[in-house]
This record gives sequence, C-alpha cells and structure tokens, in this order.
Amino acid sequence: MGKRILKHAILGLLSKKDMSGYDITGEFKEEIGQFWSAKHSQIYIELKKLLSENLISQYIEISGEKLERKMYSLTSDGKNELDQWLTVPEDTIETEKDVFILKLYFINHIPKDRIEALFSNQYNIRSAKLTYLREQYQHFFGEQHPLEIASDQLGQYLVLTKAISREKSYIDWLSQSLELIRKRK
Ligand code: FER
Repeated sequence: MGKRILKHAILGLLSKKDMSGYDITGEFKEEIGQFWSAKHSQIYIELKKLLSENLISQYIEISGEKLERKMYSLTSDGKNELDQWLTVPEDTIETEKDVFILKLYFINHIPKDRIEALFSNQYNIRSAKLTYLREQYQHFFGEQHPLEIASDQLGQYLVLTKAISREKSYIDWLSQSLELIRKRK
C-alpha cells in the first residue's frame, strides 16, 4: 500500500483510546468497516511496523486472574504523524471500486430483462443500506440540530451525512436508469 492508509487509520483509532489488536480488528468489522475495510492479518502486520517506527508503544494489561492483553497506545511521534496526515490535502481523487459499475461497462450484449434485474437488485440493496444509515443517524444524532453537534462527534456526523447523500443520489440514478431501460424498445 503506497500511501499506507491503514497505518493512519490505526493511528486515528489509537488517538481515541488505547486498544488491543483484537479491539482494532473489531473497529474495522463494525463502524469504521462501513467505509474502510482491512483484514485481521493486515492489521497485525501494520501494528508491528508502527511499533518499529516508534509511532505506537505496547504494554501488557492484566484484567482478572490470568487475562493478559497486549495494548497499544499512540506515542507523541505517532500523534504528530497522525495530525500531519489529517491536515495534508489530498491531491488526487481515489478511484471508487464499484463492481456494479464495472459490469455496466461491458453489459451491452446482455438482454434487457437481465439488465433490469441487476438494476432492481442494486436498488433493493442500496435502499436497505440507506435505511440502515438513516437508523444510524437517528441513533447518534436524533433530532439534534446540526449546529449543536458536539465537536467530538463532528467527524462521524460528516461521514454519516456524506454516506446518506451518496446513497440517495445512487438510488435516484438507479430508478431513473431503470425507467429508461424499461421505456427503451
Ligand atoms: C456509521 C455507520 C455507517 C457511520 C458510517 C457508516 C460514521 C457508513 C459510511 C459509508 O458508507 O460511507 O455509524 O458512522
């Protein structure tokens, strides 16, 4: 990974609190995994690198009789590295990988009813995602006015509202396209 994005995602997580490798993997399965994925194996490789670069440190936490967990925390070098990454502007737009769009590019010879079926399927799963995102929004922000969002929730608010707006626009395009395909001879 040329830009070592995972490295910075891990630094970001550790800036919130100390975590074990297991905790970090859990974060990638849950919330952060909704918009950035990483495998268990990649995470452990990255943790080793971060340790050797002195961007994180390690300690053993003893919880209960013989439960020992290896915990990681951000060092001050790590915090500087994170802040530097967070504030440097992106100079390119990452290509979004969307298999559905890739299929469309090659789809001209497929019969119309099959294309329609692909679109309705995409419509259904995207609508379910939008419903889920709206529930998340409701859960975290309820009826709060955007100007009243706490500063430690601003990032999540921005990511979530971006996702909602993206899915709405995707769904609009899907239904327009479905209508177009149906109307064509
Ligand atoms: C969340 C659940 C889902 C969230 C973001 C997402 C930031 C999804 C983001 C995306 O699809 O880009 O709680 O909080």
